[in-house]
Amino acid sequence: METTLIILKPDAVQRGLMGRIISRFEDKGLQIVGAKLMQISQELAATHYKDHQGKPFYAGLVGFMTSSPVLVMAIRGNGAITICRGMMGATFGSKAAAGTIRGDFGVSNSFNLIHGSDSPEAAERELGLFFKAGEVLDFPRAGDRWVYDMSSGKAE
Ligand code: IDP
Ligand code: MG
Repeated sequence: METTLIILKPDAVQRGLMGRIISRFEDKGLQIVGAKLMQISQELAATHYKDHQGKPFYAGLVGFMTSSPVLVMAIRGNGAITICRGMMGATFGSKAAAGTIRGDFGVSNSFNLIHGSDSPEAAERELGLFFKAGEVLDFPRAGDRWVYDMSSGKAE
């Protein structure tokens, strides 16, 4: 099982879209194993987006991400990183396909509602930035046996 970091950005929180976006992940069968509403500090935004330092949109991005609270989530499932990226859609709301979160809920090329880790290395790093030990939980769900086929001994 993979765990990925998802952030519902300030626009998603302010526009009242948290519930509908969370529902998409739950409907898919993914498990929310960590969640908190928080205001991101300048320092945390800079660390999280360090690979984008120097790009023309960097200052605006950090300003946006620190402008209002966000909902950070740890989401788990087989292939969760790639699945979540697919559900998010392309970076720009104007280009993201219908059926994706960015495609269905936004049109902006900078207020794009959601962040998701893009690799296992990024997920590990980013989960460590936003969650302390003990804040990501391990727990079985009553319906898990109907989410994955476990007949071979591993989740299919
Ligand atoms: P991603 O979020 O789809 O992985 P990245 O290219 O990693 O996209 O960019 C990180 C974030 O920076 C985007 O989600 C978006 O908020 C912002 N961003 C990226 N490119 C632009 C741009 O050209 N203008 C404004 N904001 C941008
Ligand atoms: Mg990215």
